[in-house]
Amino acid sequence: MNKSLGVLLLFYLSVFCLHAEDGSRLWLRFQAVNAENLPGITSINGNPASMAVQEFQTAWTEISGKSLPVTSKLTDKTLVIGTAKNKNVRSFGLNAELDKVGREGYLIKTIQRRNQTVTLVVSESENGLLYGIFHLLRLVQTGQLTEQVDIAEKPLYDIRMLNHWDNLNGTVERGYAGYSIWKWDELPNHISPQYREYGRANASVGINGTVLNNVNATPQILTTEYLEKVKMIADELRPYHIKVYLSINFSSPAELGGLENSDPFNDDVQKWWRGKVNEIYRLIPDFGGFLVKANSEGLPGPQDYGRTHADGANMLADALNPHGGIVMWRAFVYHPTNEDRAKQACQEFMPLDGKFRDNVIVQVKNGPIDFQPREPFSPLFGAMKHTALMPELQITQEYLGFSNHLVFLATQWKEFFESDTYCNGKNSTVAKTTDGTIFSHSLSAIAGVANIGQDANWCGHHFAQANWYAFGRLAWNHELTADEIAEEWLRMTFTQQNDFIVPMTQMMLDSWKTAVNYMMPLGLHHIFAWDHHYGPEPWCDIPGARPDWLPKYYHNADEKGIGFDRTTNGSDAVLQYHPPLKDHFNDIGTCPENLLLWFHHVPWNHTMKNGRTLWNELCYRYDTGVQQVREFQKTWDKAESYIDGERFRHVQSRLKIQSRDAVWWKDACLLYFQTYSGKPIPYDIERPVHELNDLKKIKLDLRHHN
Ligand code: GCV
Repeated sequence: MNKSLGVLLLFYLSVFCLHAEDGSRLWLRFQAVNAENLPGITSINGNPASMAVQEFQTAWTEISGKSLPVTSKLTDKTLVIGTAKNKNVRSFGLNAELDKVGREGYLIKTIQRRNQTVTLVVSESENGLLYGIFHLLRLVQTGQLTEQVDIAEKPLYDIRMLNHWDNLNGTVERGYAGYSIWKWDELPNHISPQYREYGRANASVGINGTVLNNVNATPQILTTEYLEKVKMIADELRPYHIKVYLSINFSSPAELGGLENSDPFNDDVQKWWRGKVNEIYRLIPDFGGFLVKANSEGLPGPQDYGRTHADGANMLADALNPHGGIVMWRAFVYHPTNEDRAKQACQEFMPLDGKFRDNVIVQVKNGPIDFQPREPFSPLFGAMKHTALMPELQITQEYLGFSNHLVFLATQWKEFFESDTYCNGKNSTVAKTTDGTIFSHSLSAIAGVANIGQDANWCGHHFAQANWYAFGRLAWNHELTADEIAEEWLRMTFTQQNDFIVPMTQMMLDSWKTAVNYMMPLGLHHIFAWDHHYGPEPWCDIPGARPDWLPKYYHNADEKGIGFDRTTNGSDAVLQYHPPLKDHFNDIGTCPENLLLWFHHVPWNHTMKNGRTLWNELCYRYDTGVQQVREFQKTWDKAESYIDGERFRHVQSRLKIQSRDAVWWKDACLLYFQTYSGKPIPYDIERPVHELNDLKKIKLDLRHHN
């Protein structure tokens, strides 16, 4: 082969590789952008070492094939990327506006001055500049850039972080996209290039922190050997302004340090933590802090020594405080007592309100049980007034079909953010109780349990990337609509063509309610198969198992009806909510029907608002879920001509699984509950295609679902 032919081949190969549509480029697909969408910019004024400048250059080059000259002077069509230290930025007198957007906020402006048009991306910090640049690029990618831009953005939560449930042996708890991206066995000597890509993707949606390891933490993470590995990851993420945090095991002083116990009141224990924290900060000067799961699901904690959660959290907070570190203490606690599981977090944490240090924030799952397909918000939101609380959302789909089902979670999270706690009168939404609007604390934060693994497309399902994206966008601004986020993600990830965008946006918006319909409509919850949380097993009964780990505890189906009575006649969980919400939930007539069986044990013949009986409505809901997934299949198949074959076929095959699973859920739940209701399945809906006895024999081989 002659030399020029070889070069040509290499060129085609590299172009081909660049365009392999395996989803690895996420939403950062600048090669696909039409150069006509680029703004009228001919030079950049900014520090070439700034990540914001570099990211803009990378994107510009990918779109246009050329990079922009960097100038020190302002000329017509210059893009200024700078903090208030930049003298050109100062000349625009933006201090008051910059003050309003805070340290991580930014301004994007087109300004006409002396016959020159300049575009400014300015912030008080390098982080803000990077977020501003990704905003500008998003406008370019989605074709929304107008000639005149005037944008001021400020994040609504200060700390916006991912929680990885990644184990040190490379597995991921409830992770459905392959092994962990943290390659502990290769670190610290070999640094995977994926760490930078991860940092970049997160920065592009404003995420600024990450907890690297599982909340079910082993003491090993705090050994010097592992801390040196953590340092290498922190070094890779720092250029993208992402701080590293660690989950810790409360027994580390005894287990690692050889101390007699890990009692937070023991001076030696306190000293051990101080020493360990100092060691961490010597390696990682901007280390973020600790996430702690204590006295929960068998993990150790301060209660082992008769101390409270506050005692444990404060001891760690005192060790971290001199370095500016924080403690995120989880409120995910429940014990095998006779008390309703949904009430237990409030019972344990309310007496501690106001007893935590200022650098502690209590991390609370969105609902009172555990990331169920639909839950009411946790009553801790709005109840703990003197303690900073941070929501914990689950991006990974532990209870929503793993990475097999297309479920866009922004709709679920929006319902959560907008739920009214009434803690301070009407319109005291969960969002306002946590973002500093109603209660002012020194910390405001939000966490999402990551859905990232080593799969080429990062998340297992191409559409699961949308949940990572949506988490970041909502953590930055929970006021964005699910609609806006879906559309923007689709445009950046697939194509600009409206004939694709419009039906796909609708499919994404419908997808969460669809999954709730075919899995657990009307407030049903936790009727999953033993252990794996994928398929249905409402009949599951394991002799000797904890009652609150069995579906029957939650659905309570009997000849009279179905549902968990949490009213004042039942477990009284309604009383943990503020009036008038507690009265709304308590009264079967005013309880929202989508939470009916969460709060009430309802007779099969109960008349629903649409006139159907409860039994018939349950049947229709399951059937609607199945029919909706079939519609998704049709919608997707019609999209074939708009996108690449690789991603098209991948999603198509996942939708087939989802469709079969929806029928499995419907048949399993209706045939089983029918053994109690004794009523026919309405004749106009699809008939079951399975036998209940066959469904009961299914033992899922999880290897096919991970
Ligand atoms: C990390 C549920 C999950 C567990 C998880 C736990 C938690 O119980 O099934 O896998 O453990 O929640 O959030 O701590």
